[in-house]
Amino acid sequence: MHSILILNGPNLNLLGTRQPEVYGSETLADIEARCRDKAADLGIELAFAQSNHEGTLVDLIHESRGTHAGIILNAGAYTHTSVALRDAISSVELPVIELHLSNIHARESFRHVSHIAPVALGQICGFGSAGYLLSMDAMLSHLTQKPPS
Ligand code: CA2
Repeated sequence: MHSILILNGPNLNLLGTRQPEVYGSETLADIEARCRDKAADLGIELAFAQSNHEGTLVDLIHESRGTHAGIILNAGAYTHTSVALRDAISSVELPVIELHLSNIHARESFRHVSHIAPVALGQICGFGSAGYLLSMDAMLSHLTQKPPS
């Protein structure tokens, strides 16, 4: 059975409390519950984590090697700043899907830069919380080399 990690970065613990027009009204716990339902449907194991700390995110990426088959990463604002996260992703040699709730390319110019994108399998953004579920389909498709049904 494949195991995947969905990893969330800074401030995503605040989902559902502010800026619903940008990030939706669901909490991160709501999204996790939907991901867990989908993981059961897909027959995969799911780990789901959030941290506001860059070093903790780096540690969790390192620890994924040998534990998880792939990582879905919403690195939040660290997407646009963190060479450390990029290097961690390169070092573990696991497929990583970069995920964002909002369409970062349609927002402020500083959000158009991603240090994750060059080392990611691909990027899903702009679909709100549905992006988490789409990313799970994309990851399983990649891991099994089958198109999503
Ligand atoms: O769209 C995304 O998923 C982002 O990764 C979210 C980050 C942002 O810095 C990225 O550019 C795009 C911000 C997450 C902050 O989430 C909040 C949720 C509620 C209230 C305040 C912040």
